[in-house]
Amino acid sequence: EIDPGQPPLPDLNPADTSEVVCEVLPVTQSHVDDAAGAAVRAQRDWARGPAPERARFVARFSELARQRVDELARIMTLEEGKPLREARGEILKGLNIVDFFVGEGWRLGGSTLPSEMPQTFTYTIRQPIGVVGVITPWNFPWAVPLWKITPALVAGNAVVFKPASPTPLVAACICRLFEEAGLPEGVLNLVVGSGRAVGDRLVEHPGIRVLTFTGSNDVGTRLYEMGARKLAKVCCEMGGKNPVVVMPDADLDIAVEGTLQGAFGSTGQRCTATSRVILHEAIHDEFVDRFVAGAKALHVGNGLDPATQMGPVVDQRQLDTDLSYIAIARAEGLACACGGDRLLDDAHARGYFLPPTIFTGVPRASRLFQEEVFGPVLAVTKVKSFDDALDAANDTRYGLTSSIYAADARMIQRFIDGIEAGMVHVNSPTIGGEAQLPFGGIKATGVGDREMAREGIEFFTEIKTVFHDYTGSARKTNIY
Ligand code: UN1
Repeated sequence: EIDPGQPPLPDLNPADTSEVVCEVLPVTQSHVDDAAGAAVRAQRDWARGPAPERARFVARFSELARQRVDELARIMTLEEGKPLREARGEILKGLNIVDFFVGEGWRLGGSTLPSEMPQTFTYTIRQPIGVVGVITPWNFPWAVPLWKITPALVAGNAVVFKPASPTPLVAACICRLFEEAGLPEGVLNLVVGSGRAVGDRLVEHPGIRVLTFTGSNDVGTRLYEMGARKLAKVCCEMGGKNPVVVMPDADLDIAVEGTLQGAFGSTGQRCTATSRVILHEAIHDEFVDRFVAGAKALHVGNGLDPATQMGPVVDQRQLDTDLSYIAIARAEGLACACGGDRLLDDAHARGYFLPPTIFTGVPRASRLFQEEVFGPVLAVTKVKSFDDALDAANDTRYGLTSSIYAADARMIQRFIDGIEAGMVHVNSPTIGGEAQLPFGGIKATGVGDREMAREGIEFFTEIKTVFHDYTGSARKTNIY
């Protein structure tokens, strides 16, 4: 849906901004109203069908998408910039999640519990809520929308989907594939637009009863407030400042490799990215030497080049943010061990390229230690003991994910107990998730239920409690 009065927005390739991937005609608030209205009308029929039948549409989507993995990955690389290998991985991971939620269509049930009254059957059923507003980020333009849209649909809701403005094409591919899968009209609606107007209108629309958002804390906090005013059910998955702790008994090869993956995979543009490395003093220097050498060796380039290990930053705005944090760190007098400047040689000048950037000796009070950058800019801090490491790791407002590299089982268990995060990895990077495992964070990272897993579909349902008296006579007491 388009507004002929507005100019089209160019969707640029971040690896080469002279290339316009597509042009988008942004919607207006009245289009958002139309989309929400269509969803409200379509939802009634959609909700009537049994959940396994709804899941079959989603299964068909998955089948169709699996036939086009390479094409979809290429589109994602052109639009978002991530290396083709990462894009393929995201397409496949997204489809695993989709398949998991197809299966949940056969398991979406309540529970049966005994009543205190004679001959009374008490149980719960799960029902759809209505229309869900889905607002998603650009960094995982396929997997994140799918882990919200597919459980919402299987649970019997209709969806209005607003993707982040840097990645409209992948979003359009999702909707096109659902159309090809035969999803009834109005059940899934796409609204593309930049700025607050579209998102705000979506959240404020009276037909939207549920809101699920992944993105920044600034936006998420506003949406949560707006959702609260209309008593909508809201799930916000927001920032992270995810620590890796490396202890003296860690296998340093594994720790260095895992930290490189966690910090610079997806160009650090991941809510689960490793952004703080907390090193025990006994291994600090050796780790930093090896880690900086590894970071310098990473090939930064166009994601379509098979040699590329780290792609560009997504757009000018994110590049400005990354550079501003580098400037802040320098102004704080922090030591830059590698990177720090935009790449402007011939091979990189037309894209938004930043090399892996590492600051060492970062004190806890530093803004680089406390604030989410969302780019390949890392803070390294030295500590004297396990207790110091755990304290430092928890010294943040965020609590998404975390990781420890160590061998001593007791120490590892103490870390698992004490770390303030929704997820903890042992001897593996902070990133990633699996369809069947709850994903999400605590503290300033998240509000609402966990995503993925059973919890991820239950969020999109209401529980109805049923009291069925089959005595065939009026109750003699009414104490309950
Ligand atoms: C992952 O680490 O593979 O926006 C998933 C994000 C997360 C997804 C990360 N919601 O980065």
